Formats: sequence, structure tokens, C-alpha cells
Amino acid sequence: MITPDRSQSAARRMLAKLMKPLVTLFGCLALFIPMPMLLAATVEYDLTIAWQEMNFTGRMVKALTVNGQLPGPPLRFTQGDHAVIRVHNQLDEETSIHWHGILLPNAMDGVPFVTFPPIAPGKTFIYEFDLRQSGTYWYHSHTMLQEQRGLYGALVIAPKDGNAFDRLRDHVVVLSDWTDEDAGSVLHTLKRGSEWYSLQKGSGQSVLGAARLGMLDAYFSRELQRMPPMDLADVYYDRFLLNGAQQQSLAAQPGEKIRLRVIAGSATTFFYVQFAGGPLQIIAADGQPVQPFTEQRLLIGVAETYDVIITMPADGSFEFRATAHDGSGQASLWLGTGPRHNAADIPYPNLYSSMSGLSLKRVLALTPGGSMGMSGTEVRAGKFDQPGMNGMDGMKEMEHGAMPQDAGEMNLAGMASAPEMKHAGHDIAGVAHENMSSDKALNGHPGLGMPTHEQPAAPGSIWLRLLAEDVSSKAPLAADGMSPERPWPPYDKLRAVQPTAFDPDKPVREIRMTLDGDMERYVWFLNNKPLSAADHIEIKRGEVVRFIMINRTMMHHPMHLHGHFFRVLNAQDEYSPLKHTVDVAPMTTTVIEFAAEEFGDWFFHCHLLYHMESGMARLVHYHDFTPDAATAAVRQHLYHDPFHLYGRVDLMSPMAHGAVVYANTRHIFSAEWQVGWQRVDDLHWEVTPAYDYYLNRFASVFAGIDLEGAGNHVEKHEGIFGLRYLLPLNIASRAWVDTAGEFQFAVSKHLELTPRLAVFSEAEYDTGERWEIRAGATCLLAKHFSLIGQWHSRFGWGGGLRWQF
Ligand SMILES: [Cu+2]
Repeated sequence: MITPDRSQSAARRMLAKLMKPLVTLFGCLALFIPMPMLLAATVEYDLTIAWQEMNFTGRMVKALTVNGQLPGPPLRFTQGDHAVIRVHNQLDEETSIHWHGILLPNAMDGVPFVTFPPIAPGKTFIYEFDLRQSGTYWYHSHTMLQEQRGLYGALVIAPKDGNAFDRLRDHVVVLSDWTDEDAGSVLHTLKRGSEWYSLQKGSGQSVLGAARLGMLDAYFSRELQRMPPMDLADVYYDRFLLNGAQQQSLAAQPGEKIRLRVIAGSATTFFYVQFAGGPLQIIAADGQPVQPFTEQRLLIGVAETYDVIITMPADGSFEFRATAHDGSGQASLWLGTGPRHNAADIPYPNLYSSMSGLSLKRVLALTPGGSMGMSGTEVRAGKFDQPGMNGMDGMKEMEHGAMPQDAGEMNLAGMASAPEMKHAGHDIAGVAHENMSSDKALNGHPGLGMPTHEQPAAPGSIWLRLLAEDVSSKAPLAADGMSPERPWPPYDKLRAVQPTAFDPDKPVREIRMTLDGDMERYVWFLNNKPLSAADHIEIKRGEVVRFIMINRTMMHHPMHLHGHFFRVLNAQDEYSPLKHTVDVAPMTTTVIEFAAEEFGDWFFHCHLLYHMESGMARLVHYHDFTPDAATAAVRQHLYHDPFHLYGRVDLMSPMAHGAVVYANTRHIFSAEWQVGWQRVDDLHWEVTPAYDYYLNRFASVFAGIDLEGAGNHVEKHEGIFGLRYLLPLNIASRAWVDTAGEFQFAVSKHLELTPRLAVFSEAEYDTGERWEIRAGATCLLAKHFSLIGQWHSRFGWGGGLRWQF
């Protein structure tokens, strides 16, 4: 199916035949013919997108494939080639392919509703563009959540005139994450909020876990400042894949140098990569060459690519290992034959370690930004415009806190210092570990019979382990980004091979944007707005555009700009590297700038698939550009903000209680209800339907109706108007006035004792009535079910089952 039509060779042969007798005559003349005209070749591919049954975990599930493969076939070109790629959609739904990192005409970029209408079922779209660049890139679907299901592959462009590195043997390594769960269901689970994925990953956080590590102060200072528990990834994955398998092998000769083209084609997973046979020599990032440097351990952000050279030691089989950033799994490539040498294990992230100091100002802040030490006023005043760590006002005296003012000193503090530190007490390379059985490791079947997640022996008592796996039961632990064993991306070491600085006389447009989000509701914003509610970012041809990206969340966001390379302002000044995707680490600022020379409408977004789908994206629009009529006609679909339905029912012996929610990013329709029958004469019920307008993670305003009654007698029906607000210690509060002039105030709080076992209490005071209090405990059994036991001030003691959907 994959037939690169090398009409190039045919053309060349013909040309050679014709030229032979004339070569003496026109030899000198030929020197003046531009090279691309002689070498330009048309390279064609046919890519068929279809569903196919695949098996990664021991059960057959439907995957999305390109020409029957997952990942799709690697597409190879030479710089200057003319690419013709026919994409055939054999699905029963729309699709698209985007060429990630490729400079091309806007209409060929493959983003539905931005650059073209999606490819309809049964239809073919022909992409056609010249390859102006060389390097390691990739392609993927840009339609809904299809990328999670397998629609990605490598795209490699050989340079016209290669250097010594280009003469080495190369091997493409596509890293990805796989879940048997339908991606739509994953998004739904994230939207409704669930501890389930962190429980499955063993990355839950709890009071007992914190106590076990002696980190209760960090736990409660985080709660006090209303931060959500930090995690490095949102989703639980069944498998991590390297070229579609959990284990792969490659023949290699002792002493051989091999160029690995590493592509993070994952939906949400960052990977640490490491080679058991020695350090990695990094020669390119995002396809662009950099001054070579070595690294023992490299963190690759989602959608980034790195070209690394490895040198095979004398003899044996050496592991090139990709470990998921959150420590929940890994995939390996085994190079060479002979005795096996495992790559070193990477310490598990200590998610309890807080990156920020406690301060009263932050505890009492009115907005989420303020509680992170980065209020809107300070952002507008430009306080965080320099690259580096932010919101560290509680730690000013510490070395990471100082904000470099001089651009020449720009320095991603913490990132820069980490790699220079010694990998103390940890023998990184070439250490054989016993935790993987060798004969199991290479059974040739992707993911079958393989140990999914090797867990180090857990310290602590057995009963705690029975209740749940917790961060505290892993060993060893290290603080992410702070410990040299868990470095952040090596951006400060990336140095372009030639100066990349722009002409200082060019006009500069500066665009400041905060990266915000709400883990609980799972909505993600730029400048506190989702894509659906935002205007495009307008730029003009000929100017230099600078994005100042201020991350006010506890997550990494790999930001990607289509159709351009941007400079990442780092310690290398005029040699700042060129990239197409850059990780903006938690609570840091990253500054990028690009020359606005690629006319069109281009997408700019977080490359975590579910963040993009939940609003963290923008359209970058060139002034005076008009998309073609077909694209303009469907453009509005880009701003679609779908509603999700979810809820829960607590069914207990004395009463039942529940809530149903129908919400999109900003609008929340809900109905809370309760019915009690114990200790009362007649069935007592209350229903409160309401509409909330969501302001931010702390606050929403609402209007609704409060209905109360006994049996079939309605005792109260009043309109209500109120405010929900998150108080310090992550205490949820709600206040309303009703049309009868009564006032109600309620607070609720839950606390995870272990990742499975939580205690909760709710108190409600109504001026027209009295106190109503309930308190109890839940134990998470499965994704949708928990046990619940409680005491209720009106209906007494009881227990039952909680169902969440
Ligand atoms: Cu993101």
C-alpha cells in the first residue's frame, strides 16, 4: 500500500542520458541551474485510515490504523521534494491528518475548521506541498480524540547535503500511550472528576500517605492554599508503546553509532528516555539541529522530537527505555545481542513535594491566580514576563526564587541547574536490574504476557497497602524538576547551530497569556478563556511575534504552534533554539518569538489531547487573511463547546441523595435532590435545580429554585440566587438568598485518608429552618461505585452504595 513513487530516479536516469553527450558543452552552464530544479522530485504516498481490531492488553479492541499499521508507516522524503499524499478515509466518521512541525501552505496543514473542512467518511483528500526543511517530524489526526486511538506516525526528511550524522544508520522511535478505554469515555471521566485514574496509577495522595512520608505540612499547606493535588498526567494508560509494542529489538553491532529519531506521539504522556549503554548525544530538537551535547536522561514533552546518537558498547544487549513521566509504565527498545543490560530505574515522582512556600497573601487570595502567587494584576503589570519559576514569593531567599531581570541572564531556574548536578548515589547507565524477567521481556508479542508496571518493593505496613497504592508506597521518590534524577526538558542546553535572533529593527508584537485550568471540572484556558469563548490572536506579516506564556497551574503544558518555528528564549541568547512545541512547566514562564512570515490561519494549542479538547487553544490569524469559502463556511465548528452529562446517586438505608449535572466549559445546569424516610412521619424530599455561571476554579454564581415537601405536599417553593466559593483548605461553600428573604449558608469538605477511603462532612444553616448536618465516609470500590456510610442530623445513621456516572 505504501508506495513512495520515486519518479525522481526515473527522471534522473532520463536526465543523465540526455546530458551525457552535452555534459562537456554545458558543464559550466549547469552550475548556474539552481539545484532544487535538478533534484526536485515528487514523492507520493497513499494513506488509508480505517478501524482495525488490535490486541495490546490481552483483549481485542478497535484501533485506528493507517495502512493497517499502528503507528502509521514512517513517511520519508528528501528536502526539496514535492510531497503528494492522498489520505483515504474509510471510517464512518470525519478525519484529518496534520503534518506536525512542517512548514507548508496554510490549506495543507490539516486542521479541521481552521485550514480545511474535515475529510468526510469515504472521501479522499490530497495533500500537496514542497518540503522546505529537513529533520524528524510526525503526523497525526487533528480530529476530536482520534490521536489517542492510534492515528499517528513518523515523518522524516533527509537533508539535501547531509553531514556526518546523516550518514549514520537511523532508526525511528515513535513513543505513545494506549488505553483500551474509549477516548470519549476517558474525557467524560476527567470531566466528571474521579479519583479512579490516580488510584489505578498508584499516584493518589492522602493524609496517611503524607504522614508516612513525614510530609503532612506540605499536604495541608497545599490544601490551605486551595491547590489541587498535583499529578503529572491525568489519564491511566494500560500500555506505553514504542513503535506500537511494549518491547522491541533492533540488531546493532558493538561500537556502532546509531541515530534514534525519538518522537513523542503520545496523547498525554511525557517520557524520560535513557540508554543502558551510555549517554545520549542530542543532535536535534523538533527536527532542527542543535550543537551536540550529552545527557544521561532526557525528558521529552508530548509532540516534541529529539534526534539522539547512541554508541553500542562492546557486547551485549542494551536497553533504550522510555519511562512515562508519572512513573506508571515504560516501553523499551533492545539493541544488540548477548547478555542483557537494563536501563536504570527512575525514581518515582514525589507528588507531595510542594513547589511553593506558604504565605498568608496566597491563603487569602480571592482568585486562583492569586493563590498561585500570580494574580491578574501582577500578570498585567508584567511581573512574570521573564522566563523562569513563578509564584515563589514565599521562597524569595532561595536560589530558585530570584527572577533574572536581564534578558541575557534568562534562565529557566531549576531546569538549568538540575542537569549540571551530579547523579549522586544513582548509577545511571549499564546497571542490570533483576526486576524484569529476561525471557519474558522479548516474547515478540506486543503487550502480551508482559509485566505492565514494575513496582519497587513498597515500604510500610501491609494494611495500608491493602487499602490502596499511594505515592508514599513507592520507592525511591524524588521531587519532579527539583531533583537531578527527575530533570525537566533540557531547554537551556539547546543551542542552535547558527544565530536565530531576528533583525532588531522589526516591529515586535508582544502577547502575554496565562495558562489556567481547573483539574476538578477539567476545563483548561488561555487568559482564563476557553477557545469557544475567545477571539483569535491577530498578528501581521513582517512583524516579530512574542508569546509570554505564564503557567498558573500545577501541570506541564506542551504548547504547539502550527506552521512556524519559534525561538525559545533561553540561556543561549542569539543562538536560542528553534522549536515547534515547548513545554511550559508548572508555575513557570516561557517566552517564545517567531517571525510572522507564514500567511494564514494557524492553530496554537496545548498538545495534551484532553487539554486541547477542553479549551486550551487559540486561532492565530494573520491580518488580511481570508480562508477559502469551504473552510469559512465550517469555521464555527471550531468554537463548539459540547455539554457533558454526569452525576451521582447515594442510595442508603435512611435516605437517598444525588446530583445530576449537565455542563460545558462555562455553563452548568444541575439538580440536587434528597429524599429521607427514616425518623420522619412522611417521606421528606428536597430538589434544587439551578443554573451556574462558572467564573473560575474558586467561584460560580447561580440562580435556581428550592423545592421542599413531605409526601405529596409541597412545603416550600422559592427562587434562589447565590454564590459558590472555594474557601481555604479546599472547603466548598455556598450561600443563597431566596425570594422569601431567607438566607442559607452551606459548607462541605472531604479528605482522603487513603486514596480509597475518604471522610466527608456537610453543614447547612438556613435562617428559615435550622441546621442540617451530615458526615460520613466513602470507600472507592470501582470506577463507578463506592461504599458510603453516614450520619444525617434529620434521618440518622445509615449506609449504602454510591453510584457515579
Ligand atoms: Cu495543557
